Amino acid sequence: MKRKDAKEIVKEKLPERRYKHSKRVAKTALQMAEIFNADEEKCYLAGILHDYSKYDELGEMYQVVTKYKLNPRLLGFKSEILHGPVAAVKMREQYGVDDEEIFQAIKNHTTGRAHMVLVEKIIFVADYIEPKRTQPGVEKIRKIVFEQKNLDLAVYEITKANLEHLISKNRSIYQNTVECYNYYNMVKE
Ligand code: DGI
Ligand code: FE
Ligand code: FE
Ligand code: FE
Repeated sequence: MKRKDAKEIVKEKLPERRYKHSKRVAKTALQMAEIFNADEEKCYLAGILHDYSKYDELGEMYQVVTKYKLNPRLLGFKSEILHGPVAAVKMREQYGVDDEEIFQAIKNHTTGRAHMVLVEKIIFVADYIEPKRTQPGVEKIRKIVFEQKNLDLAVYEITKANLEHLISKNRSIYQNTVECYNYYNMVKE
């Protein structure tokens, strides 16, 4: 898929503000590709496409999980956890995006997981630090990325902040989030 086609399908599908967020994530991912020597095309495409299924109907999302034999634990969660896996499958099945790194980056952008590939880590982080994000601590993570240039530490700090936030709000934790935390706690320097 070309950048132009990716932008068009997302612009058509998502509300304007979500389309703009997607463009900011793609642009942030491009800057990160240069720092961390990643494939720029893959980073841009995964960034633009990552939230494609954000507002899909929940029943349809569960059908995708079942039809494509995704992790049945997903059935215990809603769109916030499902939209990445569902978008990844739709890009592969309906739009012929056949790149495994892009697939994993879209699929796991919300929770992360252990042993992420490079493009996957970049999208996970870019989604959290794109310029319009204002959550507490985001500036510290921008410094870890753009000054310290330590991608694994950024993944760790984001996952830690996500977990603290989710627990403070009495929310359930998806297994991949926990595995991501444990893995990057171990490998970070
Ligand atoms: O789609 P975005 O808004 O750009 O951001 P996202 O896909 O990273 O996050 C979507 C939501 O998912 C966000 O409010 C945090 C939440 N989330 C992340 N990990 C977990 C989670 N929610 C639950 N219940 N459990 C998790 O493990
Ligand atoms: Fe998302
Ligand atoms: Fe995220
Ligand atoms: Fe996003």
